[in-house]
Order: sequence, then structure tokens, then C-alpha cells
Amino acid sequence: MKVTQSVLSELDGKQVIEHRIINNAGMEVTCLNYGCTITRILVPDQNGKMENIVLGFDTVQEYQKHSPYFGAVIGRHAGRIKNGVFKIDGEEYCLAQNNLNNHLHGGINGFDKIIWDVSVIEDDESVSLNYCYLSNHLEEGYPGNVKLNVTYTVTNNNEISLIYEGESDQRTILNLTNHTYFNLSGELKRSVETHKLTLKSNEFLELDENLIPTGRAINVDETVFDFRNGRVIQDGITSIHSQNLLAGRGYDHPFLLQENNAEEIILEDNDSGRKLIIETNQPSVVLYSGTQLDNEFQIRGIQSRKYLGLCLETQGVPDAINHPQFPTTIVEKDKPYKSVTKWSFKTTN
Ligand code: FUC
Repeated sequence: MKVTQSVLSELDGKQVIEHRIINNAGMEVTCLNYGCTITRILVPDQNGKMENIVLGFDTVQEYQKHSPYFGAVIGRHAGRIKNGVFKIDGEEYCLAQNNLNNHLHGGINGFDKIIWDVSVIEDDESVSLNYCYLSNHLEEGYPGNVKLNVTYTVTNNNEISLIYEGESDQRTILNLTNHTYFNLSGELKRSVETHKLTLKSNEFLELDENLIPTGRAINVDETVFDFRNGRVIQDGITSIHSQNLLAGRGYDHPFLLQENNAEEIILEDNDSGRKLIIETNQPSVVLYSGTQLDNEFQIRGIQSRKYLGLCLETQGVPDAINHPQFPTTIVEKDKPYKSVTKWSFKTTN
């Protein structure tokens, strides 16, 4: 395996560092310490052709200017928190309201905009990038000083594992994920309407008109939210189900996972033969079909547009703190948080 490092620029007196990892099979992964952002993943198609399968930029300036969280780590709490308000032990916390009057993806200066400290760990079969950051008490309004560690490990089996760890000195909430937009066609040749998704999920969470969970879980039976036997993303784009319409014609929904670490999420692109298997220890995955991607910028020469990529954000449930019936995202003092997700890249033949 090979890993190279280069300094791209300086931001707020800190170096923006890019790491490029190439495994023995030729798979390539490039990451920045700005937001722990995955900028490129090159994997083979069914003919062995290596192409990039994620949305990303080559400069930090483009991430600062345009990025709808391309490839970044999201935190402290992924998804929306209604009115940016929650209570822990009777104490009310007010978060940054950066999405209408709601809180989204950790706030104005979320983890996606932080320059993390980074170190490289190498062994025979893998290379890991370890990113660290200390988030101070009341940063973006959240309680507790939280020590964070994000580790991306690339193996020779064309796998990437993503491990998020946090330890707080006070009871708080944490819900980290990675916001990579996948497009398995390679080099954004096509958009993701014909990608097929299979999910081990019997229920998705109903959203209100501001895309916040209402608290109701809906059975997927006989809806375009039933991915148990696989279905194409297009089904949700053409659907007249009110939940697809309010998501901007498509999907922007948390799905509750029936199983963990059991190939519970599979994304396939028939034409390229590329296949991504996602396994996690988290209770849900947010499927976001790129419905809000606007066309005001280019992505490495390709016009950005709706449905150019889709996100599969493995995580705890958005706004869980305001819905006691959902699995909690509360982290106890000195009791570490650990979220693990694995992406395995294969071909279908
Ligand atoms: C996703 C969505 C949001 C938002 C954003 C860019 O996670 O849930 O609706 O538009 O990312």
C-alpha cells in the first residue's frame, strides 16, 4: 500500500493536508483534514476500469464556497434538530439555527468545516488516517467538552472502514456520520436515478414539511420506501407519495435498520457493474437522493444538478433527543461514543 501527503493551503493558520492512499489492487482514496473530507474514491468497474465514484472538489476554496457537505464528517449531531432546541437533565440548550429556524448537521461551523489534526497509521494490509479534534463546551451550543477521533482505514480488499469516537466530560448528544455523495457510474457519467438500492429496513420515519421527523415510523409495505428486495432510486423520484413530494421529489428519509453488520445496505449500478455494500453498528441510515443539489457550480468540470449523487448516512436518528421513542443519541459523561461503518466495493460479476 502507498500513502502520500501534501499541504494544499493554509486556513486560519492551520495547514490543509491532503492524503492519497493507493492499495495493492489500485483502489485510490483521497482525503482532506478539512472536515475529514473524502474527496475522491477510485474503484474498478466490471472491466477493471478505475474511476472516481464520489462527488468532490480539488480545492478547499470550492468546499468552502459550494459544498453541500460533500464527503465530510457531520457533527456534533447529523440531521435536523427542531427549532435548534433540546433539553438534557432539565437544562435547555439552544443551537445554531442554520436551516430555516432549525439546526442542521452540527450548525454553522460544524465538524465539516473544522481543520482536524491528522496522523497516518500504516501496516501490511491497510492504511489508516486518524483525525482528532477537541470540541469545546457550548461549541455551536452543545454541552460538554468532547474529544473526537475519526479514523478512516483503507484495506487491500477494497474496503474503507469509518470509525467515529467521542468522549465527553458532561452528558451530551452525539451523532456523527459521513456525508459522501456516491455515484457508481464513474466520473459522474450519469446521475443516480438508475442506481438500485437494497435496504434491510421495514420502516422509515415520516418527515414534516421542513424535513424533520414527526415521531412516526411508517411501515414500508406497498410503498416506494420498500427497498427490501431492491428498487431503483427513480421510483421515489416519479412517485406521488406525499413523503417523496415533500422531500423535493425523491428521498431524504431515515430508514430504521432491521439488522446490523449484515450487508444491510447495498447500492448497485448495473451499467458499470459497481456495487457498494455498507454495514454499520448504527440504528438507521438516511437516504438522501441529492434532491437539493443545485446547478450553480461545476464538480470537476461536470455541471452539478439534482440526483447527481446520493448519500447513505449511517447514523442515529435525527432529532432523537426530542423523540424519546427513538433510540437515544445521548452520550454519558466519560462513557465513550463509538460508531462504526464499513464500505466494501465490489463488482457484480
Ligand atoms: C442531507 C439532507 C438534507 C440536506 C443536506 C445537504 O443529509 O438530509 O436535507 O439538504 O443533507
